Amino acid sequence: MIHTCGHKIPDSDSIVAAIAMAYLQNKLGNEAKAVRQGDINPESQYILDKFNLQAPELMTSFSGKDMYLVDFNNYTEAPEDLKDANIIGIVDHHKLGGLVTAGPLDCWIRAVGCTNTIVKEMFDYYEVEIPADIAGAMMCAILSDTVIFKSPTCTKVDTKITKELAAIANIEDFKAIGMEMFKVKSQVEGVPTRELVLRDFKNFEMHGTKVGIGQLEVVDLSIFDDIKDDLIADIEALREETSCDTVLLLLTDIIAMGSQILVATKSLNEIENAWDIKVQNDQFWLKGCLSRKKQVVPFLEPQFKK
Ligand SMILES: [Mn+2]
Repeated sequence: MIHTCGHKIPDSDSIVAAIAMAYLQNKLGNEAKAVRQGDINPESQYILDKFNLQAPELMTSFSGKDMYLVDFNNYTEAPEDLKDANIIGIVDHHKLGGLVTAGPLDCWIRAVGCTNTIVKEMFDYYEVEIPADIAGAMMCAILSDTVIFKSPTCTKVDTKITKELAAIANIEDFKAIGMEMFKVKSQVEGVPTRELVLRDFKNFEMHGTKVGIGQLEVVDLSIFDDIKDDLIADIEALREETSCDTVLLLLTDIIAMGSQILVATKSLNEIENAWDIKVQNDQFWLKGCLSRKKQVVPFLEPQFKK
């Protein structure tokens, strides 16, 4: 049995790619099951409900199991016992993260905006038809990862494939569904602070320095006005609890196209040098910043090079 599995703190790309990959593997005659390493976030729940799909099963231990990794390829986002699992394939769109495998594997890694874009190419390669419900969910995952095509990570392949998936799913106005999704994402009222901080959170090792970066993508930053101080206090608490050097929280405004970045750090100079900015009241505005992967990590990482 192949377990198709996305990264820790799964986002919509990880959830939907696991579902789509399990479907494809089963069609190819390889028994497969979609699993997830963590809770379903509100956006992913919206997608699952919209297309009547079952959430992947929660599973966190994979010793001796066959795995197909989707949307990640590093140990920091992997199950603790990944080294004891048998990785038979990877489909991903992130930088290589130092994974070692025991045997040869199927590797589908491309510099596109979303794993589901590559999964669609796999369906085409193997000439397997995508059911309308799965196509709709894959379309949503691409709209989410590419911030409705606005992110610098978005490529022509992503937009082309989104349109193909929308046609399969019989959806005309896919951008309207994208906006609907980001409105769901923007609901922060009544949500515990720590839950917001960790909703889309990734850990990095930058030349031996531990850095955590969370991101909340919303349609209007004013929703954070009343809770910003709590968020700043909480990322500082999280930094201490996890012995991180730095924890950042990106409050990304997808309409104004930029991020208010909240900072908890022992390396203020490195943060300020990374973007040539001044941190004031534990925060700064980074104009044009929508992507943690392309506009944050590559600027910060070199600062920690010894
Ligand atoms: Mn992704």
